[in-house]
Amino acid sequence: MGARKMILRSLSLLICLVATSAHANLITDSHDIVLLGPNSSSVDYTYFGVSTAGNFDLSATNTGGSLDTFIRLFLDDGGLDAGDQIAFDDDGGIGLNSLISSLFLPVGNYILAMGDFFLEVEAAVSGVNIDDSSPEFGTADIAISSEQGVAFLRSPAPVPVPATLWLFGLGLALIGWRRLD
Ligand SMILES: [Ca+2]
Ligand SMILES: [Ca+2]
Ligand SMILES: [Ca+2]
Repeated sequence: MGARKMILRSLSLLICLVATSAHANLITDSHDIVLLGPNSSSVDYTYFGVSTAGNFDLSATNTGGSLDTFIRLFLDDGGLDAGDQIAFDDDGGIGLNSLISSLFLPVGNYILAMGDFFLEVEAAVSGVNIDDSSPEFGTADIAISSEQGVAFLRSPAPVPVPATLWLFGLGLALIGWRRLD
């Protein structure tokens, strides 16, 4: 094979690789939903950001247990409340699995909450799914994908330490300092 042919072949392979990697963006997460009492179960969160706007598919798929997934998507403005909700879904996927499909998401930070059916918006905000007459538990996979858009997993913002805790810490430090005298 001539050198020119080899270069051409390498170039076309490279173009193919670049085209494939630019085709779709997928991030995944996994959640364990556990029982917290006779009528309550846990809620879990996927924190993600969108760096390139686009239409996104967001899904929760049961991978073990008898979970009937329910998802609620919130805009993360730093203080989660019911007014931050953008979309929700129960059984949009196969069977009892959840799917929000082709939802346009602008650049920003988001929180996807997942729990067992029925997940009230208040429960999604508080993190405890109360008032569920048949709480189920199990594991589920989260998938957030887009053809054009780009999303990334991120850590939750640190919870600010209340002023009283700072004062308490300062008090302890002063006591320790006085003992040194
Ligand atoms: Ca808010
Ligand atoms: Ca469901
Ligand atoms: Ca239930």
